[in-house]
Amino acid sequence: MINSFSKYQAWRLLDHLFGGKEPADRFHRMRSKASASSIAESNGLPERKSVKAIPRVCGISDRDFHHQYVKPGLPVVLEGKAMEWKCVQEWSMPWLRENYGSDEVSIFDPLASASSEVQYDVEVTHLAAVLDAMESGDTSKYSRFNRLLYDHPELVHDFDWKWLHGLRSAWSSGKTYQVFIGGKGTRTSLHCAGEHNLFTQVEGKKHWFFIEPKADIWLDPPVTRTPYFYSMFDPERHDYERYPGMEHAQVWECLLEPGDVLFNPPFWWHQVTNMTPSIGVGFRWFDIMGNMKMNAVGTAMTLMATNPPIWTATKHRTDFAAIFKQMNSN
Ligand SMILES: O=C(O)CCC(=O)C(=O)O
Ligand SMILES: [Fe+2]
Repeated sequence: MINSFSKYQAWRLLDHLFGGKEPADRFHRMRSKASASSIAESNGLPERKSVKAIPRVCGISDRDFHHQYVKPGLPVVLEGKAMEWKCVQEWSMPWLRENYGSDEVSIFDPLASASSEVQYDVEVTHLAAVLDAMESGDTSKYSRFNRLLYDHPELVHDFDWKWLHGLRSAWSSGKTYQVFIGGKGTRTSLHCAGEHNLFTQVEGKKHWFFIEPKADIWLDPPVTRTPYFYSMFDPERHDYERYPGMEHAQVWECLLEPGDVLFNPPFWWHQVTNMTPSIGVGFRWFDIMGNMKMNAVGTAMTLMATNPPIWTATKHRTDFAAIFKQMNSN
């Protein structure tokens, strides 16, 4: 018998393919039905589980890290892994201002309006303005997916990039470095994507909530045909009337400090808040086999995204030739 999760994902995929204008919802009633039966099946399970801590490990071998976390797709914090890396030792807000303050920065929030359009408002400013906002407590200027590593590819040497790249499998493509620079209280609401991510906390403290991929069925993600999935559920202000299944879901959390490296597996939902002024750098790659294992329908929707298509998304997120040159020069 097909279980509720598979039914839900099948209706979701059909919505992606045939559901009409975004958010595609021709099969939304069927999706809701599958979600409701899964809640009925869960009756008897304890409700409102308390939030659990993501494991923190120190000094784990690469082999064990790969077998215990990367391969099965489980989040973990490698405590202090990057403590000796130059980025953690040397980068700071004054260092950013002095060296890169005049860099152009595009401010946008892919989830702000939770609209189904990919017409995100973009404000173009300078890094110095982001740092000013940070100092004045203005949370409207959060530099997500900052281009620092593309515009200054030599900075890749401030990371142990050989270690980062060595964790990719033979099936992997893409090597993207994305920098997040924001003040206390800046945040990114609940979303997930089909990418592996090793996230280095360079400066400040960053809090992450995590929810397992199997919670897709309870989070009711709008079908928008983008390779970036979101839900309006907020782990901090849970609305169990709107999201009743979430009473049964396990929520996880961790707090990153400078030198920590987080493994964020594909399709794990996450919501992120900077608890202090913060610099963090995500290193991402796409591993089709790993993704299929984690979430086959999510992978299919990613590959068949039209809003934008995956190749457009990939082209616009990386300008990697320059960084490659740096790597090869070593
Ligand atoms: O740090 C943030 O605000 C978001 C980070 C994130 O979502 C990611 O690296 O995937
Ligand atoms: Fe993310």
